[in-house]
Amino acid sequence: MIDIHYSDEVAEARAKGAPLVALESTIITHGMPFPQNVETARRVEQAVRAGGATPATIAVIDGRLHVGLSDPQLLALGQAQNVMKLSRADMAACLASGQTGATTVAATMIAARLAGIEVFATGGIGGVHRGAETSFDISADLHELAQTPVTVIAAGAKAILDLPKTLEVLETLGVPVIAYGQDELPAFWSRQSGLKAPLRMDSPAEIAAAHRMRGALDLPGGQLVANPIPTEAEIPSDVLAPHIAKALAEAEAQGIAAKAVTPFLLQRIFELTHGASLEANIVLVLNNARLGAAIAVELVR
Ligand code: PSU
Ligand code: MN
Repeated sequence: MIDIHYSDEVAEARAKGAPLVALESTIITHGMPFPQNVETARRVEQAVRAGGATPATIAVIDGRLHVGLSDPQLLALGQAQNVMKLSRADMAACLASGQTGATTVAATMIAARLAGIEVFATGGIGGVHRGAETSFDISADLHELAQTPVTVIAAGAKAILDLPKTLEVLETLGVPVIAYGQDELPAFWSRQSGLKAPLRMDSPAEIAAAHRMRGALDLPGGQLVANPIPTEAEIPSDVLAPHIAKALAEAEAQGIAAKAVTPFLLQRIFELTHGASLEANIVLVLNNARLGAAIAVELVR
């Protein structure tokens, strides 16, 4: 079994059986610019603590798996260049070769399970990209949700993706997609996607009970909780659509592929919206951290 390095607060929470919420690090290294990335990471950790749970930000630093980062580690990661973006495929190689890598949704789920953490809050999961019928670009996050028993709170899948295809793949993989407090699947920066979510729940207790029931059924895999961005922070989808279209066209023209696609699109949409997309992203992650804490609290009840 791998030697995991726990932060003091995470070690203490584990010893007491106190609620924990895993947090990812790719959003810090590849999802947001410095210094907003570090600021947001700190605020997200605070939101988890305010909700009565302990935050466990996950990353690989110099070949060691860290569950819970110190503030200097968070700051260093937020400024580091050439950090690997780790998914299921490359996590072991990064650890074995002593490198530094940020964990995506998939890799964070793997680490959370090893650490016994059942709840993980992020911004938006990866999904099926537009044009996937020719590019085959489908995020490994979807397959991870099918096999690793962690409940993931996101604001839906990013609107840069093909959301109907993402829902289809999740259905095929047997992943419960639960809209929180509304019928419609939220679309990251917007509350509405025009698509009905397969499931709806209105309380953290219901989500915790469904998580437990999957365990009782001995089903592998987790749950996706799609938590809509707060109304006051959302960017209506018709405002966003032209910017997404432009960013996608640029990615295509520049031959952006594989792991570089999502960071490229997020950065271009940030520029095209003059920072508005980042503002919304920050609000939705904080909102997800609060819901994650509430679910984690219910799970230990
Ligand atoms: N949520 C955000 N910003 C992000 C991500 C999530 O608000 O940048 C990251 C997650 O790490 C997720 C990744 O796993 O985007 C998706 O990458 P890809 O499409 O290459 O699978
Ligand atoms: Mn991809």
